[in-house]
This record gives sequence, structure tokens and C-alpha cells, in this order.
Amino acid sequence: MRKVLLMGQSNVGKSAVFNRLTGAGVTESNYPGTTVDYFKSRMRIEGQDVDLIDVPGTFSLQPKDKAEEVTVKMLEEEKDALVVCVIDSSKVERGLYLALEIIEKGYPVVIDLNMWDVAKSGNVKIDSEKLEQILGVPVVTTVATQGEGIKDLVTRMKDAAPVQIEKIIDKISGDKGGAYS
Ligand SMILES: Nc1nc2c(ncn2[C@@H]2O[C@H](COP(=O)(O)OP(=O)(O)O)[C@@H](O)[C@H]2O)c(=O)[nH]1
Ligand SMILES: [Mg+2]
Repeated sequence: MRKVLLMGQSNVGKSAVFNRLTGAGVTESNYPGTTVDYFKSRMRIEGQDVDLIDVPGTFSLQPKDKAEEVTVKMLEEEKDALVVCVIDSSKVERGLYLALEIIEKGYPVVIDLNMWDVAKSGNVKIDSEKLEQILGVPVVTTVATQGEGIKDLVTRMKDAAPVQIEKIIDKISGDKGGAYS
């Protein structure tokens, strides 16, 4: 079964996205040999069943505690996974660091700029189209608590494909205008 991993830092809205994507049939599991719990559920994408996993939050792929260790292991155990990288749009740099680490490992990634409402009300302006163009991965914006953008997130999953990090570096160095304004 294809796996979709929801990854990101703590409190960015991973579980809110998870709850929007799943209906009934959520199971809670304990990662073997640890006290770290995670949630899993079946969902359908483009007519295919996939397992959606709400992975414990992590700041980076250099684990600082047990939960982060589990996150890194879960990623490494699922070489064929599609990763939805959930980012708090009001603190986008932090989240992008993790997203780049995951892209660098060769996973197909969709970036979910969640908390779009918070960014807007805080006057944080992000050009999500430009970000998508630079990174070469689908970038969507969501307000998970309202269900906004969730359909778009599902639709864009099929566009996720591995990207070589060198390509991103080339684009950044050849591009004077950034994705932020
Ligand atoms: N305003 C706003 N709040 C959100 C959004 N998504 C999640 N939240 C809230 O942010 C908090 C953290 O969300 P949660 O899903 O538990 O984050 P997780 O730690 O990444 O799983 C909760 O209080 C959510 O209700 C969003 O898009 N907008
Ligand atoms: Mg959570």
C-alpha cells in the first residue's frame, strides 16, 4: 500500500490536515519499542487506496529526541512514500528547511503552506506560485481548521515527483528576486 506521510514541525497543523483528509477508520499505533504514538488512516487519492500517516512533529531530520528519532525512522522505512510537508505559513523559513531536507533525500514532496489565515492577518506575504516554480514541487495553501485548500492538496499529490536539489540551487542562484516580498 502506498504511504502518504504528513510531516512537519510541531503545531503547524499536521493533525488538523490529517483529520480533514480522513473520515472514519483512524487507528492509533505505538512505534515499536517506544512510547511514541502516531495515527494512521486509509484514504483514496485518484481512485487508489493509500495509507495516510500523521507522523510525529520534527524540527529537522537530525533528531533531538525520541519522537524525532521515530519520525526519521518512519521516513527511512518508507522509501516509496509521498511526503506532504506541512508548514506554518507565518514561520515559513523553518518549515522550508525540513522540506528541503526531505526533497534532498529523493522523496516526492507536496508543500502545504498551512495557517494561511494566520500569515494573511499577520501581513506575511508569500508568493506560493513562485515558491513552486523555484522548488519544482507542488505548493498549496490551506487553512486546515476551516477545510480550505484541502481539495487542492489532494489534487496536487499526483504532481509530486522527486527533484534534484542541485536544480533548486541553480534556480536560486540565477534568480535575484526571492519568493518573499
Ligand atoms: N488559524 C489556524 N489554526 C490552525 C490551522 N491549522 C491548525 N490550526 C490550529 O493549530 C494548532 C495546532 O494544530 P495541530 O493540528 O495539532 O498541529 P500539529 O502539532 O502539527 O499536529 C491547533 O490549535 C489547531 O486548531 C490553520 O490553518 N489556521
Ligand atoms: Mg499532531
